[in-house]
Amino acid sequence: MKTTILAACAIVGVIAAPLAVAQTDHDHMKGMDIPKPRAEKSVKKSALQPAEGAGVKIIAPKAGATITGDKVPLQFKLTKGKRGEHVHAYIDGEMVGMFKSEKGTLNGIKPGNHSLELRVTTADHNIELDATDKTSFTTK
Ligand SMILES: [Cu+2]
Repeated sequence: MKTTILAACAIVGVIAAPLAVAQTDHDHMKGMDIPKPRAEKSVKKSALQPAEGAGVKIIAPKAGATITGDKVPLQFKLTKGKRGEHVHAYIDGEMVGMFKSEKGTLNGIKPGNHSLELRVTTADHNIELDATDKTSFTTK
């Protein structure tokens, strides 16, 4: 299941790792020390495309929430705008899945503090829009 999802979004998967680093310092990306990617695949810096009316707001988990177990209920409000169709979910900077409905579950989350980011994405999965929301939560 997970493999299928990642294959469908191979391009996104490749660019996910450096983005995790970039997230912490949007304003000073030039001087960033980007670690070598795991594989030799070329790493493109992802440019989020104009939102064109799209937006997403995470409703659950709430910021700072503590969840028991490895299943994290996810809920969000998606505004598709012109091009948005679904969202990609990133945990700690790695894409873990995608959601078309506004409710779902993030499975297999290891204990600890995690960041969650949702990005509105086009139907072909290849274009992520500048329509994102982030939160953080803890699992135990
Ligand atoms: Cu997708």
